[in-house]
Amino acid sequence: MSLRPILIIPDPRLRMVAKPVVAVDAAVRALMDDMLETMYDAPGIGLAAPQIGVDSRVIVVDVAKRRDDSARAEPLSLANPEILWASEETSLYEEGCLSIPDYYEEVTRPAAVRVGYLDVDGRRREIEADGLLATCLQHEIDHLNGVLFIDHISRLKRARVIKKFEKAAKHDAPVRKPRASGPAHGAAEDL
Ligand code: GNR
Ligand code: NI
Repeated sequence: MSLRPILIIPDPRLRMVAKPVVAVDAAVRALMDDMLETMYDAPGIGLAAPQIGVDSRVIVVDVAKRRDDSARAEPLSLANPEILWASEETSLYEEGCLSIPDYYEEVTRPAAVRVGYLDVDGRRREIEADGLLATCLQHEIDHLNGVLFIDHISRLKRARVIKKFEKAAKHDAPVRKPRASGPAHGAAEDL
């Protein structure tokens, strides 16, 4: 298992349509392991392979989220997930994305979905979800098609956030979270 760096917008790899998995083999299972580790470390409730620069239709989710509360952890790994059915009813959730750090906005999506996929053993399965899991599955499947949650918000808000991250990337000043701990650095150096 290993932690993988998470790509940040405007990385073009986040805008590509990912390739279907041919078979859920040892390499795909290793990828799923790395993705779960990376997701829990972030921490996040979902992760799609393109977010770590891997061009495969693989996602992981765990909306139980509390990593330490292992009794509650419900990790799901899905290869070639597809939405088979979506409810007419919609729901509104404030979404965030590990590839768009520290930006949150409300998104309307179908409230419930049925998703077909291949599990870790390569078996065809279906899951019906509502609530946060339904939102998360749709958010992750979007990633496999190069779609980000900001594509579901207003043009103005989207333009603003994209511009901010483009500027940060250009000035080679990636948006970083403050260090939680570690040796003190000079204040000027931390700018
Ligand atoms: O950690 C995440 N939280 C989240 C909250 C609301 C809706 C979707 C998500 S997914 C996100 C992790 C991520 O970026 N997955 O692609
Ligand atoms: Ni995301």
